[in-house]
Amino acid sequence: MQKIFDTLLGGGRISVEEALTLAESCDIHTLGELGKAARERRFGDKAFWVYNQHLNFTNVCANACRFCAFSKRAGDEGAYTYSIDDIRQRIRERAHEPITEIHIVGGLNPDLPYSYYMDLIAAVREERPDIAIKAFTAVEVAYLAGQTGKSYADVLTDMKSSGLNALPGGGAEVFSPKLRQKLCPEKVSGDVWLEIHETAHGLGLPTNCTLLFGHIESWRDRLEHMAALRDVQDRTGGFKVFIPLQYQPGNNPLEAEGTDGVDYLRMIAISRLFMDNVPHLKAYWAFSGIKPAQMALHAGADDFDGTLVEEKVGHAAGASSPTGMTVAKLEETIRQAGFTPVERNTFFEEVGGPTQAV
Ligand code: V47
Ligand code: SF4
Repeated sequence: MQKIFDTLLGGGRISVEEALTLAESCDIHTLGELGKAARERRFGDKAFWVYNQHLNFTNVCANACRFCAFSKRAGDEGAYTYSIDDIRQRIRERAHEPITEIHIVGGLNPDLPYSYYMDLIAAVREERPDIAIKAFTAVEVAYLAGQTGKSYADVLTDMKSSGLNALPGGGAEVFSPKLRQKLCPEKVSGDVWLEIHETAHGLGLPTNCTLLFGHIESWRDRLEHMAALRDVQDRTGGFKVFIPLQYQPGNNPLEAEGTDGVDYLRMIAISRLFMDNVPHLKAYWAFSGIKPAQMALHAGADDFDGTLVEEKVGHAAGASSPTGMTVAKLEETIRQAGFTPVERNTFFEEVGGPTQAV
């Protein structure tokens, strides 16, 4: 264990095996201290947040991931799909707010043509010329490529030409093929997910990355997933932030128990220590709950996501946090935890401060 501490304190990289030893044998206080020291070396007492709006344009989905409580089949009660006009309306409702990012993802609705996706981006771009559009997971990109016969690069290029600025990190789940077979058999493989993100980075589109944890996976599954992300990042540098997403156990057929607060903090600390080349680590309060997210800032996280307003995916699965937070509440929550709130944009440039990526 001492050798691992020495590596970390010297700014070195730890292997999957070393991270596994830490995760399984290191006490939570030491782990938290190491995570906190690593985040303080980079960001001091800053905790970043973003003024964002989430928009889930449809919950109709051809897939049936076992952990998902959000998706519906066409015609089911509660199934919905926004028209482009509905989307314009939702953007206009908040036109007076200084939002800097819109986060757009949806189900794989077989009735939506390729043009819908491009029109959606173009409409948001027209309504809010200055806002960053972070939209469509690699799963959606792969689905559109499959439907049209286009390459991943062509789909991403079309999206970029329509006004897309970045890709969110969803759809990664856990890369282990064995687990994917149990969790989300219809979903694209981990290799395809990684290939699409690497392609996006090559086209100048930054992306985020995630891991869905706290269900039926082991620590080794988590770390092998993170190692695959770390390898891509070594080649491209295109991931902005890593987001460990806590499985929400409600209303979904997987019926796994879900994780607890200490496991969440261990996950945050290990993420900070292992993912040494992804600069930011998000405490996603909408899934973890606000209080655990405050604690996560003390264990290695530096980002608090944002205002959200209409989070639907985690809340369909029983998340008990609010679906959105005001700026005042976000800033107060970060201050209460002992950190200095700093507004950032999608690219992690400080808003209102120096326009320099952090
Ligand atoms: O990929 C579905 C997850 C993800 C459940 O990039 C569930 O900034 C927990 O990726 N319990 C979408 N998670 C959310 C996501 C995200 C969120 C916030 C910010 C960003 C970003 C990305 O939601 C899916 C899936 O892993 N999900 N069901 C559930 N029961
Ligand atoms: Fe569809 Fe995404 Fe839910 Fe899977 S997680 S069923 S792809 S909406």
